[in-house]
Amino acid sequence: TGRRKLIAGNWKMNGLKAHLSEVSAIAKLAGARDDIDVALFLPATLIAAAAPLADGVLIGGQDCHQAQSGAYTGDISAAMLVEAGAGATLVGHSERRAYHGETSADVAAKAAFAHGAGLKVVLCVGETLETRELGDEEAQDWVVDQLLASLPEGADPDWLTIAYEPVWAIGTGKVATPPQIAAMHATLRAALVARLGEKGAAMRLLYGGSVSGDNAADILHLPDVDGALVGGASLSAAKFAPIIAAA
Ligand code: G2H
Repeated sequence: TGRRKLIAGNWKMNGLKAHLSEVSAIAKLAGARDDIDVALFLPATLIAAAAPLADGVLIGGQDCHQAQSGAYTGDISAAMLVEAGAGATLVGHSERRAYHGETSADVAAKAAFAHGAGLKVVLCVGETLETRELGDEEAQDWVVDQLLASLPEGADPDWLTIAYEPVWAIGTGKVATPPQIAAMHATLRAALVARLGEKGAAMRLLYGGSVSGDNAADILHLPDVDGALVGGASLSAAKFAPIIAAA
């Protein structure tokens, strides 16, 4: 496919300075693999301390604002992430969409702004349990609509990666089945190709939602799965190692 696999960890709101030893240990794992990419999306407070420890790991933030600067209390700008040492950011994680009311239009604006500041972007999409229960095809249509509404202008695989994370499989221990993942990824691939042509064919599509050492190999070997976005199992090098090994 020509698409390099990306194994990305998302620490969410976990991690104090005491956990930086895990960043170093994960960097060691990543350093031993020049055939895949490894990224860690860290709490913003850890980025400056983590960046010098993480040679060979792309360090990212978990969100950034869609404006340059201004009266946005509590928010972080793309330039702030860059200055702290980040090379990437997540946008549109379902927890941002659900708990902070971010719309797909917001997500598209954040992605474009982050790219303009020099960051790579992993853009998340995914359906809730309520939508999945309408049926597999209905869920696929819903996620395609969400993806197309969230795609930034100038979307390009050089800087943009998509992560499909069914909300019902996040942190719940419930994993979408390989056939469900394969069907969704094939549908998202087709939508990306229809919208972006060759760029859509080259864009990485990650799966996320309770990925662990136990299920990683089955997921990562599916045809349109180009990597994983891993939450809980990325918090320690010991749990992350078998996922990196499965890629
Ligand atoms: C999904 C995933 C990482 P977890 O949110 O973004 O988390 O692997 O804990 O389900």
